[in-house]
Amino acid sequence: MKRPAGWAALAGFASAAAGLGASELIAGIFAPSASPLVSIGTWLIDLAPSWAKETMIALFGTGDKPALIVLLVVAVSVLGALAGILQRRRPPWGALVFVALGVVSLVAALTRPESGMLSSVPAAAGTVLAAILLDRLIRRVRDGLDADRTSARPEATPRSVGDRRNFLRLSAVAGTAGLVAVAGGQWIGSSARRARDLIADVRLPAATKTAAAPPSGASFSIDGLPPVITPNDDFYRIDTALVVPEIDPADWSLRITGMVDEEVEITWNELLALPLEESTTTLLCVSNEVGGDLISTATWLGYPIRHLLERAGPSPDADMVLSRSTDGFTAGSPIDALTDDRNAIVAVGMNGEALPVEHGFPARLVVPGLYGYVSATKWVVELEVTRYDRASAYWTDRGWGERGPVKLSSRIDVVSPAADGTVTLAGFAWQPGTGIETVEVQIDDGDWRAAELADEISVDTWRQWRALVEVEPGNHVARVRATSKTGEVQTAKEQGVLPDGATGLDARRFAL
Ligand SMILES: Nc1nc2c(c(=O)[nH]1)N[C@H]1C(S)=C(S)[C@@H](COP(=O)(O)O)O[C@H]1N2
Ligand SMILES: [Mo]
Repeated sequence: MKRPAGWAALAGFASAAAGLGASELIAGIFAPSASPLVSIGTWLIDLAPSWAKETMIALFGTGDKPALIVLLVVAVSVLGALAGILQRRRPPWGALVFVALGVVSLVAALTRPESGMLSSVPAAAGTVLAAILLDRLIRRVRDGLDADRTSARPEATPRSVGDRRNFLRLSAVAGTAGLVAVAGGQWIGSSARRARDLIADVRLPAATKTAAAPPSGASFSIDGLPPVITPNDDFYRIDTALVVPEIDPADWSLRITGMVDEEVEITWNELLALPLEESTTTLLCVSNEVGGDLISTATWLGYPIRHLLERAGPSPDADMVLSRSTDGFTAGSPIDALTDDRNAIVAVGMNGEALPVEHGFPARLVVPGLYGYVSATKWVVELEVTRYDRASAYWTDRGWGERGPVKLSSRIDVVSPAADGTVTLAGFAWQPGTGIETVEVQIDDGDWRAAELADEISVDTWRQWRALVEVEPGNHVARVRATSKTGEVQTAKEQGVLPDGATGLDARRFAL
């Protein structure tokens, strides 16, 4: 047998693929959250420093999760090939590499908040299969080698050729079946698919307090200017969930715990029976760069958080509410933001539908005026009343600011020069919770000029603006700045997104 290292690598890859495939298939059928790819991937996401999160968002946008799964499959394949080479040289060290991988995967699966009785099965079964297969296949490689050494023309001997075909067939079948099983397991276990079935059965009650219909003047019709209310499919999505949690509303409840007179637990049916209110609120991510698109607006249906907190009776010493998702994510909101009279809600509806699974089905929080990472917990199951000096949340543990108030900002969406020497500029300005008073635009180093503002839907909603300016032929820069209803003028001082949101003015170059 020639190139024994190549054969050993093939055997290693095939064993790893078969083992991973078995794990993923078993997980897909019996314990989706214990999928090795998902649990190790989630572990990596949780361990990743903030700059890595920013890089993933910058590189893959919302495709960051499939990209991570594919990277992991490639990594396991390469490790498998290396384990094959090692097993040929120094058995049983190759098999022990698989055992080590299995242990990592087992620990990752067992430490997930969703882990249950079956969580250890996928990793254990896959590891045993991979190790046995590796042992068998590498024995053949070693036997083949010995046969080669003792015979003058190994390729010509019938036994060797037959063995080689056999070995190749077995490796190819194991490797291919393994990769197919990985894909199949991911598909069978897809919580998004099952959650969508659950969502289809949901009937939301009508709101007792409806949001004012957007005034007809709330949006300009300008090519390239996104609608003021974002369709659900276009709503930005940011979360740490490699696979979305699948929650049956029948099993869901929201608990209010911690520094309260009395713990409260509310079920799905109890929540839907309460007088639900509609409100139109702009939500944005602290990772939104100046001019970025991690910002969207929806009309939400939900119940005020302050009423739920009132029932539990929060201690006057509490200054934070730590909201917790079923997948372990947490956000720490200043308790004042949840008890004052703003529209801070437990939302169950988004633009007239149940929440899409990616946006938190069956329930999430929406709090005007705070970035998503400190307030907008999706798949929410618990509100723990506590204090900033006692508890910390997911992103604050990773270096982001504690309280996360949204910063006043504005964006240029449209720069449209016309033949007559005019340029149409248009975009959005926002400070949810406060509202926008004026927007101004500037061409090059000229004077700031007032833009026209579309009608306001509410102080919690971003506002469209437009301006028609005349310019000389040549290259120019357009800038925008907003002033809030409290008279704050958007600062030109540039700051990055870490630790508490970007500042600076959006600028766009254009030529006429
Ligand atoms: N469970 C959970 N909720 C979460 C997050 C998360 O990672 N997990 N991310 C938060 C962040 S950082 C933002 S910006 C908003 C985004 O909400 P969206 O995806 O519906 O736009 O959700 C928040 N809620
Ligand atoms: Mo975010």
